[in-house]
Amino acid sequence: MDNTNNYGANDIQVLEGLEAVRKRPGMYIGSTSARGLHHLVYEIVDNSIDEAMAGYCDKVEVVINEDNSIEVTDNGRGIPVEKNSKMNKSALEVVMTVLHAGGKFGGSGYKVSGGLHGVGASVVNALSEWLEVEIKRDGKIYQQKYERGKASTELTIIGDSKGTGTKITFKPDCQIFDELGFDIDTLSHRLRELSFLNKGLKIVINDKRINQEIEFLHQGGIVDFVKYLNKNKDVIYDEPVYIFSEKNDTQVEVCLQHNEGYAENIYSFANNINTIEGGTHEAGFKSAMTRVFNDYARKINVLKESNANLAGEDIREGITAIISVKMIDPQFEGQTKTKLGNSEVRGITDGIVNEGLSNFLEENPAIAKKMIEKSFNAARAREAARKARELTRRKSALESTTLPGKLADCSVKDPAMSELYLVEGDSAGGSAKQGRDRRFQAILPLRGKILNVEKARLDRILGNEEIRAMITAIGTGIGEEFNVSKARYHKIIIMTDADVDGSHIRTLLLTFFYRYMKPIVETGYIYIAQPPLYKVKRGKEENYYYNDKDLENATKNLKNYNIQRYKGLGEMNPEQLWETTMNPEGRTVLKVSIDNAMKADEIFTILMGDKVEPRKNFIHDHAKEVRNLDI
Ligand code: 0RA
Repeated sequence: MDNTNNYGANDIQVLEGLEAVRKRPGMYIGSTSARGLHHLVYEIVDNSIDEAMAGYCDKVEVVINEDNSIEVTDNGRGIPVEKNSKMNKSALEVVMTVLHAGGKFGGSGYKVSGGLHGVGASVVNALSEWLEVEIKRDGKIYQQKYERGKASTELTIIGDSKGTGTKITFKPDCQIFDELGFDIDTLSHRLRELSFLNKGLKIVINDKRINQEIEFLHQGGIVDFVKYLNKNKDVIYDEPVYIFSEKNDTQVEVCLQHNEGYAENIYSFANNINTIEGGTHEAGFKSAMTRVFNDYARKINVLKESNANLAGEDIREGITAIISVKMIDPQFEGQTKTKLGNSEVRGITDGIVNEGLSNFLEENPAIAKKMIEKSFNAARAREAARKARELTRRKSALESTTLPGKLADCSVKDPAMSELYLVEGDSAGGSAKQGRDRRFQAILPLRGKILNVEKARLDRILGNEEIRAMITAIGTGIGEEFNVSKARYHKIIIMTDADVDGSHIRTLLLTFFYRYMKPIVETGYIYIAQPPLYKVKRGKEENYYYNDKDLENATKNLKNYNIQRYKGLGEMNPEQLWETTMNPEGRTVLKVSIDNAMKADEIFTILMGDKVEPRKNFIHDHAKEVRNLDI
């Protein structure tokens, strides 16, 4: 309560009403879709996390009630309820009804809400049909209710209390949101992440709709996080490397562990916000890591004077790492405001990682040797890949036709107008070539199995003819030379059979795009065609159905009809393929997006990696969704 009375002239301008929030909700929470809806929960939970970071709270509980309202309870100090003389309202009411007022009461300290949207509880209040706060403080329980952002009751004492804490219950407004259903998996993902990032903090989620309760508590913090991320991978040493230190009020915590795979999985956070675009903490980590490994390799003389340095990406091959910094005033930049900008953090992180990692290598020579060996293998493969790329380039220069012979290109040259169909098999490829609109649709048939890129390095991948044809057709290059702006098509549509092999090929292709052309997925260029599963014929009338439910509904009261189940694209003639699957006027295509890099990595590791057990479990758990999955 120390600084509640210090409003200066500068503070007046931010005291807008909540009407603005209801008028343009997207400005404050990103969207009014399911994403924005879930954002409300994070916004409230973040306040409790701030209280935990300040050292006053060790338990947060989230309840999804049967009416889809959300209840967030913490055992922190409780939001202050004293009257604010300037505003003539309680501090609580100011926090709940004045935009951006939240921070004014927290004093200084580490704050999640410094991040991303960080709009505070008042925005949640504005966008809720009703919201109710209960505060335990000074031996009393205080309560106040709100409707669509406005107080509907006075602040009232409703009982006595022993402990302290805050409970906020809210029902998102159906006038604002497109949908109102909360997804426990989505919420759990973020809550689990928060529990890893705040060791010792217990977070519970309780879904009253299905009576399911899950508790997250990690005494190991980000060490547990790294172990969790590597759980389906073969690690090359058992215990992750952990580094923690603090400088100038900035805490730096890093954990890393190598696995046998080739992907680099680094996730960075600033004040618990996932900095997807990276930033100064990530840059500091990477530069320190590259330097420390090269220095060490030279010191033990595996890297000779005449040898070039190991590249950063060689050292990071197969690494799973968490970088978590906590600081007073994080600056978020970049397109999605998920890039840490504070310049001093680069040096601080670099220094802390430099010292921690050098010590680790000195003290653990056996593990250090394994890490260095892996880096050398990666460097060798990278050199081989470079040679392979050069070879293809020289060859194609000699041969004059750059594009693969199997590609039936479109006539339009504008990538924004052009589509590339990747079609399973030569016969379906033939139908697609005949059925397409050749002005803007290109066809590349893919024969046989594609290489499983999860189990191969780039040099081997470049040896695969199908993959080379794809890379050349798409035009972006790959590896060090990848450039998304060179894409020749802005729609790349995967079209496979609706059977076991088809889903396998689709997964292989998606794995390839995700691991080696990630920006193309992130930009939203990858699509999946939706061929029909059934044709129902009744007299002269023919209708196509794309799933079992639609088929059932359509045929419920039908007599004298005939169902054809399509197993392969080859069963359709070119006209049918055009009409049902390729004609932009009538087709549906699914856009592939990476909502969550961590989740995506997990799924590709499970589906395409070496371990059999997690794959069996996954397929068992998701049997309904991944019909026909066969790996
Ligand atoms: C400002 C000051 C104090 C507590 C809080 C904010 C607080 C806010 C929230 C929001 C959800 N849970 C919360 N818990 C605490 C403490 C003031 C004091 O007691 O000195």
